[in-house]
Amino acid sequence: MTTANLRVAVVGAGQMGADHIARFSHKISGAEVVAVVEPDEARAKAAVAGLPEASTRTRIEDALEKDSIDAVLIATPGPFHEAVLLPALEAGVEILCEKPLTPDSESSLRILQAEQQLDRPHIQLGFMRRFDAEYIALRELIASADAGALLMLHCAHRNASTGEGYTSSMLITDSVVHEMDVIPWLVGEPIAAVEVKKARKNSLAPAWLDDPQLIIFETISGVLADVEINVNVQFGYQVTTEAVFEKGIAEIGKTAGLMRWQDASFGGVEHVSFKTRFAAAYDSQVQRWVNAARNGTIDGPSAWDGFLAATVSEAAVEAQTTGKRVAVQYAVAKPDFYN
Ligand code: ISE
Repeated sequence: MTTANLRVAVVGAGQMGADHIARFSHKISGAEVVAVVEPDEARAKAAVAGLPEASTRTRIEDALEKDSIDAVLIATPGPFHEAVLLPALEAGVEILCEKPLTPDSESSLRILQAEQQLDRPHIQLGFMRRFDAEYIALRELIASADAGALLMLHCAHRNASTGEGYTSSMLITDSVVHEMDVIPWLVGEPIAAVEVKKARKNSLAPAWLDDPQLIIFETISGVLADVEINVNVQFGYQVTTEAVFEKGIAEIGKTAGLMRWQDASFGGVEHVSFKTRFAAAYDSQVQRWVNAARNGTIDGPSAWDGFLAATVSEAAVEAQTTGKRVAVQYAVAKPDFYN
């Protein structure tokens, strides 16, 4: 391992980019942010306010050319990932890319092809749920078969509200893409088919949004996983999973913490954002990426996992549009490069 800090350029200083920049300053060791790539000048300035040594750039090409960087953390929205990933791969730097890898399987395949020109995988994908302690415990329980075989998963993915740019297909491509990664990771096998049902519309959701919806996944051995995606629940941010086994049930994601009984009522507090709900998972993900990158490797989901999720995502959007069950066809088998 190199003893020098990993010099990171953060691309995109929106919600998640800013959160990661603060994480590097306060929680992560072995890395420093040396550049922020962000076309919005005010945002860029705000992002580097506490980082006197960091430069601001408007294009990734400028950071790759003018700053001495070892790594990029990509936190722009998914449709802009490819334009950053390709030059970063060409420069051979280490990459942590927020989900999704790209919005569709064709563009994800282009990324896989570009990455395979290198000596080894350089992209780690930001499916942070794999670093959440409860998800890890559930995966271990499933693998142990202690409660018998897993039969079903009931998942809920609830956001308080959505903004103007958030569309019905984004329920799938931006939100349920997390379950498209974490379900196969929990179950230990790929998703084979998907169906989508629209529920009665929440009148508090924006007019253009069909919210909530129910997504039903089937894995290759027949485990069913239903996901309630419900992104205008008003009350907070909740991600839960109930696992149904042959001889037991397990549940993760219910908010723990202080419960109060007072004034003839009782209750606790709820998260309002993924930034707090998954804070520890993000910390662990970024620290492990930094440690791995300094050793010339990755330690988490790869671009291959991103390609699988992009393929499922495409099938789910088709199921959402047609109302039919759609079988998932993966265009290529896993290259040895990713084993
Ligand atoms: C957001 O982009 C995320 O990645 C969150 O984890 C997810 O819960 C939310 O629905 C997405 O919009």
